[in-house]
Amino acid sequence: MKTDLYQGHDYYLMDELLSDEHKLIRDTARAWIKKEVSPIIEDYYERAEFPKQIVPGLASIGGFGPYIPQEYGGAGLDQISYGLIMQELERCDSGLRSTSSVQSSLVMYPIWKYGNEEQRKKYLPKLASGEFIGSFGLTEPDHGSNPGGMVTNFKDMGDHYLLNGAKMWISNAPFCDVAVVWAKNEEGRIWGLVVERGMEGFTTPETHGKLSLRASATGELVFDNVKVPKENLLPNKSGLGAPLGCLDSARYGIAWGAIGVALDCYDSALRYAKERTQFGKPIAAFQLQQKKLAEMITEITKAQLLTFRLGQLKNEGRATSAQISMAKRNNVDMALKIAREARQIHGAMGITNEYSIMRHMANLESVITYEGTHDIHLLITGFDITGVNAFK
Ligand code: TGC
Ligand code: FAD
Repeated sequence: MKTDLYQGHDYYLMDELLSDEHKLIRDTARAWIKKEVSPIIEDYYERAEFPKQIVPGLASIGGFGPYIPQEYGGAGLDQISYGLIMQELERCDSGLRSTSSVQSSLVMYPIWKYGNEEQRKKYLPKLASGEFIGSFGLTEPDHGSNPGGMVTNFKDMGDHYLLNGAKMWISNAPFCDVAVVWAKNEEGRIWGLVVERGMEGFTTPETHGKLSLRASATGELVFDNVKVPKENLLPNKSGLGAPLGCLDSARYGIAWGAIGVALDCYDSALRYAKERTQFGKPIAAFQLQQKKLAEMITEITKAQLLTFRLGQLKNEGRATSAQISMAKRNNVDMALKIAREARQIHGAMGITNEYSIMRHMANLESVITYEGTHDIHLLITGFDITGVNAFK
């Protein structure tokens, strides 16, 4: 078991912009991760298994529904607090943040925003406590970047809906208790349905062979004539904008999470560069290594400023989808580049599981693809600034 030596880095005194509550929330998450998750994460990653025993702890630090109101079991925190929790989780492992993102922004958020009061009371407290784990089914085998083309559908059978189709690449699917599933009705309009484990015809086969995000479970959601009670349809929003609205919240969390990964890689590289001696000097004394480290902290600091401002806008309800896309895209790309540079600073040691770098790097290959690919987010910015849609 490794000791987690991570220390935060705050080159531009960003902590001065945080409230005492923000710092307490972040430090509590960091302390819990160091004690409960860092010692086991590498092992679970290698076994390609999500450590389910951490679920109650994850709930206790506000990892499930940080900004969902307390009356529904959430933590009732602001968007900066949510971001800081995501930063700390992903600093440890992207799969950990993924589990939290899906539960909070892709399952609790739509039930809270698009569900009725009965649905909120039925599902949200159990999701907030971790008694229920949720998944979010948007992507299909033939519809990834273009979810509007989905073929999963439901028919009105009078006293229930009949759901057919399949979702692929779904985080938490293999052990989820409930799934928020996006499907078209007979008129081709997209609605969200809450599908519960145990409904006849609903199966969740696991996807094996992933070389990335191994500590997060991924699978399919398969619907073979599933009878879904009518009260399980989320009634307050339909159309593609409904699932995309959830993605805004999750993508915002990823923007913070990616900073966490970059900080962990930088932290490890800085320590290693000061300790590792070659040619009679610490490698940190060589200009080439200083260039790498200096550029890392510069990019991290730029991302911290971008993301903090986005958090302020989000708190005020003024953040646009395009602004969120810019931050998700920039920060994940920044973290991936830093992970690659940090790996080189560690020399051969960097390829081993003694350090988190290769795990982070492999995880980021999923993060740069899910929740909208690197290309799609660029096109969102392009559309926003030119007014011309280059997707289709
Ligand atoms: P388009 O015609 O542009 O829009 C359809 C409707 O949606 C509205 N809209 C949004 N609403 C809220 N938030 C957003 N970000 C929105 N973007 C668009 C839009 O105004 C319109 O509304 P209305 O009322 O006019 O109908 O749609 P399009 O078909 O051209 O697609 C646009 C595009 C390509 C940007 C979109 O489809 C997209 O973002 N594609 C990427 C798909 C994606 O991100 N999938 C993620 C799946 S979930 C996942 O990966 C979870 S990983 C979780 C983890 O483990 O952490
Ligand atoms: P495609 O859409 O086929 O894209 C392939 C390539 O083509 C990409 O490089 C893309 O950028 C490019 N491309 C596509 N369209 C355009 C265009 N118009 N212009 C230019 N380039 C384009 N989905 C869920 O619904 N729920 C989940 O919980 C979930 N979890 C995931 C977990 C993991 C580990 C992974 C890897 C994925 C997960 N996804 C989930 C799916 C994820 O959102 C999709 O993989 C992603 O949206 C991309 O879809 P795709 O893989 O089908 O790629």
